[in-house]
Amino acid sequence: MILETGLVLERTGSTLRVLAVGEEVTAVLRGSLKHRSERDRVVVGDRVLLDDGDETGTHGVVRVLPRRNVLERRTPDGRASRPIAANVDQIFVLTAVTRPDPVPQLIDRLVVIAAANEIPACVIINKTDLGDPGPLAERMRRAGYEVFPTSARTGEGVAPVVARMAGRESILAGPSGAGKSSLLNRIHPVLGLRTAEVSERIQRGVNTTSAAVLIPLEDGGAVVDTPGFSDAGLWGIDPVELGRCFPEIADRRAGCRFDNCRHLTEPGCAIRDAVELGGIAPDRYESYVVFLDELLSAPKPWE
Ligand SMILES: Nc1nc2c(ncn2[C@@H]2O[C@H](COP(=O)(O)OP(=O)(O)OP(=O)(O)O)[C@@H](O)[C@H]2O)c(=O)[nH]1
Ligand SMILES: [Mg+2]
Ligand SMILES: [Zn+2]
Repeated sequence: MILETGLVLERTGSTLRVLAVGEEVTAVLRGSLKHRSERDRVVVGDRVLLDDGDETGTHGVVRVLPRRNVLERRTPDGRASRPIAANVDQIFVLTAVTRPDPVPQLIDRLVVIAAANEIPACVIINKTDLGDPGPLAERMRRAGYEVFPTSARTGEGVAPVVARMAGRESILAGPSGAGKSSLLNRIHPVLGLRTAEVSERIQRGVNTTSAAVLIPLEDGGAVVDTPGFSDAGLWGIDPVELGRCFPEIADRRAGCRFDNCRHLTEPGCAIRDAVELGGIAPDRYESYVVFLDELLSAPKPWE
């Protein structure tokens, strides 16, 4: 029996759509692989070993190959964690200029989760045809992130994103309705991913994409489209490590008087000084304080 390696593109229950030797095939999880714990369930981006397949062309997954990394999402209460995608090289946090209005603290949350998973993050500000991405772009650039203003509608600014995606495995994350699927359709018109109007009434997206899908790119690499979400828990990050997840804090924390400075009320804190002097945006610092508080009050594993 010759085993093939496949790349998981999509998962529905215990059925997988897998790319193997340039061809899309259906594979199923059987036995113990089907009943793996939630934490190491098979997800898009996983590499799997497939058997020869039965007469209907359905293959069985023999083994899941070791992961380079896995991006996990935790529920806001921190009690459950669910892997979204495996073997991710970079995250694009995508938000809109408006419709829906950006929530800077949610963007901070997503880039912090990326950092905690040791996955580089950059920011896409979409719908530039509807308004000026300037202030938000400036806020994120000053914090140390690369920012791509785009319009999936007009195509403006899309080329640099495509260049940045080439040859890597990326994931697109961000609030529902911001235009993740629209941007991918613009990049790859044959995809025809489903998109939907932002609700007029609640000014929010309507969760059009319902499961993560990995899309191979023409120039090599792949990108994962994900369902939008409006909140994500930070649980699991060591509070002491939180500062490392903010580039502008990570750069300056060597200047604090105490090694274990939490940048709250400690004397000689280089971070609070930088906030006062304008080197760190006050609302980025505020996100740090909110997240730290959340981590310090998170339920402990034994609770
Ligand atoms: N004006 C404008 N509208 C856009 C742009 N990009 C997307 N839209 C519209 O925004 C709405 C939501 O887009 P989607 O691509 O479904 O958003 P999504 O982020 O994939 O949402 P979920 O799948 O729910 O997470 C659709 O009506 C799109 O046509 C853009 O650049 N400009
Ligand atoms: Mg979508
Ligand atoms: Zn400090």
